[in-house]
Amino acid sequence: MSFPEGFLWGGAIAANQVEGAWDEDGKGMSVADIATYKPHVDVKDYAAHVAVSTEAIEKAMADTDASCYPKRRGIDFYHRYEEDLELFAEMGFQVLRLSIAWSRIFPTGEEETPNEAGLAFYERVFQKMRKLGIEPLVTLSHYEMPLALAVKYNGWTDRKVIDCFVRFCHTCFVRYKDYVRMWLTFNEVDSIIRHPFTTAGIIPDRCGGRELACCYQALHHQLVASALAVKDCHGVIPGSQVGCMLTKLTTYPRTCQPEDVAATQQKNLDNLFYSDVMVFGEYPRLAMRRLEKEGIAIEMEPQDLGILREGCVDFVSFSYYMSMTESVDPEAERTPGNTVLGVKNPYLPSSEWGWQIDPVGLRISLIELYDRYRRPLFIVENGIGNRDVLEADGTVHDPYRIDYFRRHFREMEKAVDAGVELMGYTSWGPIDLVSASTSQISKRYGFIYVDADDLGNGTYDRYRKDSFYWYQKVIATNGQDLD
Ligand code: BGP
Repeated sequence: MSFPEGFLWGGAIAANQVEGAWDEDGKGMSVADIATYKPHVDVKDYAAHVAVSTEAIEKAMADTDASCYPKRRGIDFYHRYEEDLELFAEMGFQVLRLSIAWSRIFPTGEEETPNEAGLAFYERVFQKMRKLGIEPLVTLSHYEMPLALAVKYNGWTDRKVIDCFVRFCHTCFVRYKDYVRMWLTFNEVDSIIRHPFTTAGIIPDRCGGRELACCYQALHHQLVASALAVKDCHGVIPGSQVGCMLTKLTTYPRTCQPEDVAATQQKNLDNLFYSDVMVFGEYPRLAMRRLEKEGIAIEMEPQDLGILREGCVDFVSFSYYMSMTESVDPEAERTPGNTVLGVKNPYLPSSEWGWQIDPVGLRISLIELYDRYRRPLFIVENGIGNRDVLEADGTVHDPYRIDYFRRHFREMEKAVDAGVELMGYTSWGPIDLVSASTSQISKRYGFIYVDADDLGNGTYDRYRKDSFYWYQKVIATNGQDLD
């Protein structure tokens, strides 16, 4: 078995989790800049973990100190990007997934003229990547929308934000058309229900008690905006490809009792609803029936369904970290996953953060998504967060990470061998960075260690972990040598 010629190996980062420089060169505050350090995820009440209030936002906006807002620091990629890109090139990266921070380009989201210093920064990054032979895969919205749009409009609940986003995308397509041919619109488009503020700038106390209805209205605006961006990208950049990006939350029935299977089927359909709209260009009938029964009516303009039909994506990308099970037994033991709370699978090991490690689940996910959508796939996030240790001699021994990736790559190979068209693979966090859900750096994902702790202390120097050299070999042999 082997990976196809031209398979793209690399890694994935996001502006708000690496750049830092939160208020430099004209950048406006983003929703990520008010995320505080929260190392303990409350498994029983994730909503409380991600809850945001107008009061908390106002406090954070008044606080110019970065010390308790780790995403304001990132790992200083804004100033160290050349060194980091050279390390990625040393591993042999053919692709790097990265995001453009919307509020670096339009600080409040509503300016008519973009911030040239922001545009120039990403142009320098893309020029360096071209020199190094690393192709960009650019995410346009990765949990970092302008905070001003959240405060002024309650985020994406207001249709005006569609025009703001379309203007941001068009500006990027025109400015970077010579560097970038692969784009993603919304990171984990399905996450709006799990963390409405991070994904769409929705502030619960502004929703009048109808937060779920606000989420689906905001989602509709995002889906329309995404479809408009897809069409615009194809016009501005001939040969460009735009993908959707889904949190693949593969769920198994806890038992073979039919009620568990039915509940699991619904959970998986709920997860795929979002990519269904972006791939097929229409809302699934079953999903709309469920919303109707929950009293949720999405307000649409007459042209919206036509826009969705004309803006279908070219490929399907997704994040995959873990799987979980579903059960109708209220006493079933639950465990946290990637911003979700699932029923524990007794056959699988868990990471320190409770995420259940399931390489076979990646094969299952690839087969399922390819059979459903018949579009090329791209794995754009996969990896394991762990507490790595920097030894006195500057080495970092992470055999568990090598084992995690080796087992996942073997399952990817089986899916490709079964006929799945897989464009490429970008591991999440090829360099240690700030966790999205907890703002920890100590939850380390990288092949590269960053000497910084959760409170921002450290040299921020970079160190190659053992897995750095292993991944270098995997890429050099196009996945043949996984030992
Ligand atoms: C995904 C996000 C990434 C990344 C990843 C790991 O949901 O798209 O930005 O953060 O999760 O999760 P965490 O950082 O919470 O460990």
